[in-house]
Amino acid sequence: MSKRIGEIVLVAGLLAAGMMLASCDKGQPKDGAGKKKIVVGFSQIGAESDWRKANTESIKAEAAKRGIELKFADAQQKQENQIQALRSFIQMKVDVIAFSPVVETGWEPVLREIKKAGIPVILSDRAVDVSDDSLFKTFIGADFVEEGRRAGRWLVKKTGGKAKIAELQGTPGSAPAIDRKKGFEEILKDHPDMKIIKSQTGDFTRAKGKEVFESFLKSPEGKEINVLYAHNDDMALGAIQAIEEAGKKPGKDILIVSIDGVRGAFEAMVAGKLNCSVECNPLLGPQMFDLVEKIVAGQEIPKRVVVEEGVFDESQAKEALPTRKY
Ligand code: GYE
Repeated sequence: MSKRIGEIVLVAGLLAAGMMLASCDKGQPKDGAGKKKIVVGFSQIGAESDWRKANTESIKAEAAKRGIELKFADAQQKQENQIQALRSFIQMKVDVIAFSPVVETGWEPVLREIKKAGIPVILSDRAVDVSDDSLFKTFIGADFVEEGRRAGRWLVKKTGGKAKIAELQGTPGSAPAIDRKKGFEEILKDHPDMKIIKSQTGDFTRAKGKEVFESFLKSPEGKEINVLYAHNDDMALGAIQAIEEAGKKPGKDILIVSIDGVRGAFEAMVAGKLNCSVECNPLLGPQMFDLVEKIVAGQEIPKRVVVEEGVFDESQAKEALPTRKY
């Protein structure tokens, strides 16, 4: 090939490549300044609790604030819906996929499909159980085991190490249900007079929490229960109704400790019906989209981001309530 022909071939090639890039680019959303918009697919678990609603709100608001296009899918607490949503995000060729996995197991195949498509994954709020941790970039969320320990430690102090406990567990197989049980039981191990005498799932919802606690109260051990440990506030709030309907005083006849620290829990503490709520911060939007922007910019990010949290009891509830953001 002569030098001249070689140059023509090169120019033609560059032109063709340019046209291809231009045509690929056609469908890409742009922001006001003509810059390519970041597109994020987010698969949310559902709207099972006030925590979850605040989490969704935080994610939507932060995406809007940063001009990031958010493809949001609500899975109504079903793993198969989440897997479907994740596959649709691959089809859409989003820049980053984030999701809050309803349960820990069963994600490897779809995560491998996402990896093959070259899309980075952020786990938000809940972890997954996979053998290969290159299947996700990072996990941002609370330390659920520590939350369980915090609830346990508070209870030891409050009861002097003597309690007959009914436990309302979260969604079976979910990271917070597994870990909050584990952390709580770790503390109980050193206190032989603190016993869990009833334990069942209330699926993190108020309605189920009420229904299950009603059945606890009616069971042969019902009269002995003097403590409720609920894996989230919504189930505790449901149980409070059940306790009142049974003619007992929540917060007095039955001590109650739960997790999340949502507004409704603070109100119940102010009313003396709930004794302690261990905080779990749902406002993950800002930190999550910081990670998204860093990933898109090719920057290094930590594999684990832990959200800082506290513990609130009745004595602090009144003062803290007006400034609660969720
Ligand atoms: O505690 C509960 C919600 O995964 C931390 O899910 C979250 C939990 C939260 O439904 O209220």
